Amino acid sequence: MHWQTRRFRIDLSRPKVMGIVNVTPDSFSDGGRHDDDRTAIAHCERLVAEGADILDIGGESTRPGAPRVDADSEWARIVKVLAAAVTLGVPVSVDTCKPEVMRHALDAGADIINDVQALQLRGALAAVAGSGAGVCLMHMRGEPASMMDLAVYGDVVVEVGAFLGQRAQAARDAGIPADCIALDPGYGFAKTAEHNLQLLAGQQRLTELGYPLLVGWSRKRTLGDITGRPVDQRLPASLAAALRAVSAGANVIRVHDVAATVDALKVWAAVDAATIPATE
Ligand code: HH2
Repeated sequence: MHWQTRRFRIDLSRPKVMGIVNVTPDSFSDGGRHDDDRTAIAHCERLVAEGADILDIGGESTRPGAPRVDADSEWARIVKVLAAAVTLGVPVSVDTCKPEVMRHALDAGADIINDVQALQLRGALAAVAGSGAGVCLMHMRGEPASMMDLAVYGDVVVEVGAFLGQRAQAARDAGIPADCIALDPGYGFAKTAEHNLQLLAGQQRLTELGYPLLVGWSRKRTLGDITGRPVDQRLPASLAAALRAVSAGANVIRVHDVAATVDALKVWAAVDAATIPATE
């Protein structure tokens, strides 16, 4: 399996690591850590040095209750960081749901659009169609400000799968090639801790949709609920969730802690490659 993006055809025979670059003052785990251009660009370089296969740059927080940012401000936050990131030799994704920001980002050389709204905003499908960009279509309900009120499901795996299948079809109908599309169950978005765990337990079924799966568990609140740890102490829990997601078919893991995740996946791959001598 592969994920076609603008400049790169990403080989998914092994899981890939997408490193998060939040150029925001208010992201839930690293808000304000790299919200000036120089620090954010240094962070991109560091993540690539640590082994990130893809960078994901965002200029608006999507944490529950986050305030909305207008398109001009969001673009102003990321424009210089994106220009530097596209010179680093890895595919660069832009995490946005706004068609205006998508257009600017694609003009500036972005390879992938990562949209937590699955290209549902008016004009979003058209902004990406014809660009050759990869897209990540994520499941959520409502908006970050209100999404937790909508966390009501009968069977969360079935409902998320149905939504993702419909959005993939909408993308294809708009002219986005099938091999440019990746799907994401949207852990933490309009889902309680129980929903997130049910979804991970049943995640393998989402692979039946036939698209690569991208997942983000890094430092999320459900991991805090399980371990009792604050957001800066959730690396071991994040690694456990990432490996569990890989074993349930995830192809791309979106993380803050790239070096540690790359190590964990190397161990995973080494075990995978080991052959057991045949016994008589
Ligand atoms: N999670 C976040 C943001 N974007 N995109 C995808 N495809 N999947 C995710 O799970 C996902 C995402 C939230 O994490 P983070 O970027 O660290 O926080 P914030 O939204 O507060 O900036």
